[in-house]
Amino acid sequence: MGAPAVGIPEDLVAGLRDADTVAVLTGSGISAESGVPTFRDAQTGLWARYDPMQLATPEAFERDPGLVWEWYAWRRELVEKAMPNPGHEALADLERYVTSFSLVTQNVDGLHRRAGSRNVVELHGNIWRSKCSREGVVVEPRADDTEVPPSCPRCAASLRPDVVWFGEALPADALGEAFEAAHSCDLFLSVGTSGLVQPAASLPFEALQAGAVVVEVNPDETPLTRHVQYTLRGSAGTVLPALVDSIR
Ligand code: BV8
Repeated sequence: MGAPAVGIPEDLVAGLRDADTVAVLTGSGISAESGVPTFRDAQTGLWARYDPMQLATPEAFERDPGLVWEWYAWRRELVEKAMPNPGHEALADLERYVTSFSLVTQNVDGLHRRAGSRNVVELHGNIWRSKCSREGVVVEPRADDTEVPPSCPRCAASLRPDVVWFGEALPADALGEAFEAAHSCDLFLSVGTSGLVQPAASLPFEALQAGAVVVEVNPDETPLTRHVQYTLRGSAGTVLPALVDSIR
């Protein structure tokens, strides 16, 4: 067993090797190296003048369903071209090394599953699914429906992306699983999240209170940084492979 990769403290390597239960929270930072803009990155092109925090709301959809639908269609195109990066792949690897592993993500891009992660809790839904804006059931538009947004094949109401907007409740089952993972883990990784959006941002603090070792992976400081036992200051695509390599 060689010395740990550059920047990974020896006692963290030992802690990760001994951990039976690991929980991970990811944010849009883990998809940045796949070319998917983080939520706080300035949006590009046509969308540069819009604030994602304003668009990702029921009010925006109520006011202009076509605009919001088109924004998600643009993001789907970005994600479709994106590939999972070594950060996603390292977490899929880590799942194989750990007895009990939970991956909780705020991201809606589906890249963790494409990287091979199995136990993925999608706190904020998934951009690839649509649902009826009236019935809430997941349903896909008819192939020949060219309306923007398309209408529900069952009740003709507008379809919307199956994601959680600001002001909307998170799916109760996903939220329950996420808090259970935070309360029962030995080690918690917070990766690529600014830690500003609730209730996801509470998860690392729940883990700390439950006595877990908490590690933050982020090139920048966040409100969590001063509370954690380990800060791995760098990008997910570099730090996570080094972390997993250190326990191989
Ligand atoms: C709820 C899906 C209650 C949609 C998202 C005051 C006023 C109004 C509301 C509130 C308020 N206080 C609290 C709230 C609630 C609100 C909230 O938290 N607001 C904040 C902004 C103050 N929360 C909600 O509304 C939630 N719902 O509370 O409901 C309720 C209960 C019952 C009944 C009814 C209602 C819903 C929140 C979910 C919103 N949906 N996404 C979509 O994607 O379109 S949130 C969206 O933004 C993301 O999913 C993510 O969660 C968040 C962005 O955060 P990050 O992922 O952290 O991304 P960000 O860009 O911020 O940061 C990227 C980080 O990566 C940075 O730190 C950067 O340094 C780092 N990074 C960059 N490159 C890399 C990297 N890291 C590693 N490697 C790299 N290469």
